[in-house]
Formats: sequence, C-alpha cells, structure tokens
Amino acid sequence: MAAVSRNQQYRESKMPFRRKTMPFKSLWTFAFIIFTACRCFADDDHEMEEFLKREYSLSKPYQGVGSLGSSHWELMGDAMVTTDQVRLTPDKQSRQGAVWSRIPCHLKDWEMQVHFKIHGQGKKNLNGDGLAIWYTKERLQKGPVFGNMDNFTGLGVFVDTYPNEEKQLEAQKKRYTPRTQRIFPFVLAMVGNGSISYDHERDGRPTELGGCNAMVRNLKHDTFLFIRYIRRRLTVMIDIDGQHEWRDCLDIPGVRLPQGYYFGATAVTGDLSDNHDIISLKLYQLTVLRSQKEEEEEEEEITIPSVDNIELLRLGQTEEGMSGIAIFFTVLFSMLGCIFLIVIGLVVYSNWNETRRKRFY
Ligand SMILES: *[C@@H]1O[C@H](CO)[C@@H](O)[C@H](O)[C@H]1NC(C)=O
Ligand SMILES: *[C@@H]1O[C@H](CO)[C@@H](O)[C@H](O)[C@H]1NC(C)=O
Ligand SMILES: [Ca+2]
Repeated sequence: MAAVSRNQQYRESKMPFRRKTMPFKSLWTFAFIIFTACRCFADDDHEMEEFLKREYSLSKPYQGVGSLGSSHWELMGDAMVTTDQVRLTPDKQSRQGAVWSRIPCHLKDWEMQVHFKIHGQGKKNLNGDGLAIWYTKERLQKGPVFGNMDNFTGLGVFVDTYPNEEKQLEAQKKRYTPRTQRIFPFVLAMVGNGSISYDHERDGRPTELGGCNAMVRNLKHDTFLFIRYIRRRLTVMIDIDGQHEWRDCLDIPGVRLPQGYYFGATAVTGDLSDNHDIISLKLYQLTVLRSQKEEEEEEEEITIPSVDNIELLRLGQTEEGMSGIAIFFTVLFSMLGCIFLIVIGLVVYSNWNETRRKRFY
C-alpha cells in the first residue's frame, strides 16, 4: 500500500496540523480568527482526503537513495546520504547538490511537506546561497538557479539565504524603502515556462510570485516548508518557530502547472556556504471534490506552466512600491507650489501698497 492516511501520519510524527491562532488581544485578533475560521469552512466545503504517496516521498532511512535502480530518488553533484539526512551541500565553498524523483507525478492536487535544515559556521549574511524545491519538467540538470538549470519549466520554491541585491545596493549606499526591502533568508516562489530567466543578482525579484522572510538558519528546532497545489491555487506556508504552527507565506490563484513533472530539491554554495539538509519530503495526494463548473473550467489540458494575470500581479507590486514615492512628490510639489504663490502674492501686495502710499503722500 502506497497510501497512508495523513491523520495517522501526523499522530505518528507528533506534529498536529493547525494554523496559527492567537489569544484574544484585540479586535484585530478577533477579526483574524473569524477570517481564519471562514477559510476553514471554505475548505470543508470541498471535502478533502489526503494520502501520503510513498513513491513521491523521501524519508528516513533513505533506503537505496542514490544507488542505481533501487530507489525512487536519484542524487546528483555533491549530495550525500547519511543516517539522518540527505545533505545537498556541505558547509564548504562552491558546492552544488540535488536529489530528484525518478517518477513523474500525475496527481492533480497535492501537498508537499519539506522538513529541512540550513546550518553552518558563517555569521549572519556571511552564508549562502540557499536551497530550492522543484516541480519541473526537467530533472538532473546543473545550473545557476540554486544548483538547477535556468529557464526551467515548472515551479520553484526557493529558500534564499543570501541577499545579493541588498548587499549590492548597500555598497552603493542605496536601499529599498522599508516596505519593499526584503529580510533574508527569504522564501520565494517562481513559475518558469522554459524561457524565463531567474535573476540571481536581484534574488529573483523581477520574476517572483510572492514570498516572505523566514529566519531558518542555525535553529535547534525543526523547520518545515509546505507547498500546496489545489484547484490551481498555490499556497506556501512555513513552520519555523518550533511551535508546530503554519505561517502563511504566499497564496496565489490561477497557477497553471502541467501534470507529469518531477519533484526535486537542490542547493548551492558559492564564496559563502552552509549545510543544506533535507530530512524528509512528504508528498500527499489530495482528493478534492469539484463542482461541475470547476470540472469544466479545468477540462483543457495545461501544456505550458503559467500564472493568470501575472502582469496585474507584477503591476500591483510595482505600483505599491511607487505609490509612496508618488504621494511624497505630490505633497512636496503642492507645498512648493503654495509657497511660491504666497511669495508672489506678498511681492505683488507690497508693490501695490508702495504705489498706493506714493499716491497718497
Ligand atoms: C513565457 O513567459 C513569457 C513572459 O510571461 C512570455 O513572454 C513567453 O511568451 C512565454 N513563453 C511561452 C513558451 O509560453
Ligand atoms: C534563458 O532565456 C532567455 C530569454 O528567453 C535567454 O536570453 C537566455 O539565453 C536563456 N538562458 C539559458 C541558459 O538558456
Ligand atoms: Ca540570493
């Protein structure tokens, strides 16, 4: 049997699945809880069953991983299996490693739970470069995107531990506004269609679908990443505080991913390094009931990965960045305009006063 009920799994692993709830501190908390509750009901609306799929999962004792033919997973580059983890890279310079599933995944709705660990000798921001989780057409390729090829086809979720762009700006004595500045390590999702390049120097900013910061380095407790793809909705959550609570990272509808792609994990080090460890990859099949309408909407087969309204998504992000500046300049110029008019007014008035006085005396 390949399928094990997920609830059973959680009981086994002592890791209850629950969203973050907070004490009643304020009205906002209350609103938050109502909102969360609504979302849960929305989920219940479409009854769901979840099964662990062993053929797409990687867990201890990693039996046969890396050996020819006998395992569902293949190693590449500097990746190494030990009793406790699959180490994608050691804490040494210029390494890259990967582990790739051999079997294409034809599930429509799925959920990937990544148990990972990033740790090393380097001080904060003197470590790199991060790891990536993949669902792509290609597999076992080497390249510049966290050890995988550029112009990949499919989904990449990156845990980027080094702020390349921010460091570069810092050297030029520039910086983003607090609202657009990222704090690293940063988790980011990207969908590639075979001709979209990942901009490493800008930490993928031009092609990001969304992301969040995640202080995942050198922690004593376990750290998890959760990627859910259901009814073309991509959700990424993280559990990194040791509280067994998932925190939302990104949630995007209209993400079109073809079936039959491969799961993988890769990592890379450069001048700076870290141990990048995968402890487990657990892939759950989600059985989702769809309405007739949803069935029809999703009938046409997806052949090239894409994201609906990606331009709007990007536009929204840049506009958000611009609006602060726009408001600032509008206010500034309005004030300058007012001052200018007042000065003109005063000059004209004093001139007029002068001529009037001259006329009187
Ligand atoms: C991939 O996406 C880019 C940017 O969205 C687009 O210009 C290009 O036509 C797409 N390529 C394919 C093969 O769909
Ligand atoms: C990736 O795609 C871009 C634009 O389509 C192209 O300019 C670049 O050479 C490609 N890079 C690789 C490594 O194929
Ligand atoms: Ca980076």
